Amino acid sequence: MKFRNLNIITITTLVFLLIIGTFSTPVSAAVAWSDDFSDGNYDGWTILGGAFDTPVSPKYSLTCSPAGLSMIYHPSTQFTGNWLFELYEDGNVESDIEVLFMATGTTLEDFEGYSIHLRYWESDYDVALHRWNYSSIFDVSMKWTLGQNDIWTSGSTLPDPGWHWYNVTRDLDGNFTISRDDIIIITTSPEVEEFEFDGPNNTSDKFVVKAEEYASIDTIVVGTDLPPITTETTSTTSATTSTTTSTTTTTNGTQPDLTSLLPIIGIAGAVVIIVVVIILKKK
Ligand SMILES: [Ca+2]
Ligand SMILES: [Ca+2]
Repeated sequence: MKFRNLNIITITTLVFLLIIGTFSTPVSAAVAWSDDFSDGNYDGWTILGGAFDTPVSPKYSLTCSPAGLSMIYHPSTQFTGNWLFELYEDGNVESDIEVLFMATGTTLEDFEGYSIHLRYWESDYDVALHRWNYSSIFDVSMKWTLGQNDIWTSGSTLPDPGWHWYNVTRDLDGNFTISRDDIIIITTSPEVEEFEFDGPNNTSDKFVVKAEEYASIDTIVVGTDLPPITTETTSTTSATTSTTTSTTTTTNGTQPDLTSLLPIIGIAGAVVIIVVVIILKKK
């Protein structure tokens, strides 16, 4: 009798775990590669021009030299999924950083792919999504703007210098969604073929950073179904008697809603009861 009860308990437990496991398996994030430069180097990256450094202050990041244009890449074959990274916006309209998160080629003349571009453009300081396309007609790569969003417009106050994180999502159909600090700023539909431009590109072998004037990038994570980036935020708190500087970690995201699991748990419980009744009847 004891063994019989034990079997019933074992079977019931297994069925319950199986049902819960089947229904509650989360979408698994897969990281293809990442780098936060916390080891103080940029091993694994290849410089295509200019110079880069990983200064310790204000935090380990990849920063270009002040002289002219610098370009560097990390191998990356990702063409759908997420590209997460932080860019430093220095509040200077001269600032210019472009991240070719999907790219082939090694020069400005032969790049193919897509980029996020922080730029001073037509009196505005904006974020643009570009399609880089090699044109056999002109024998050079040309850029086509798929979408843009102003950070600063002429006459308004430039944003305070600081790190801002970007989340670029691209699906198999070529739809882009780009958020800045968890706010969607650019969405696009699959691009149509125009003039000398080819259609959507699904090839990549590089993640290229093209930067000028101390522009910086950090906390790069490339993969699929990635959770929101965890930023390294240094905040200064002013008090009436003293000023303290503290480092806080902020997760920009939403907590899972456990109430959404309640119906599943209810169904699982009902199935378990039915199984127990059937087993008891057979005994
Ligand atoms: Ca490193
Ligand atoms: Ca870092």
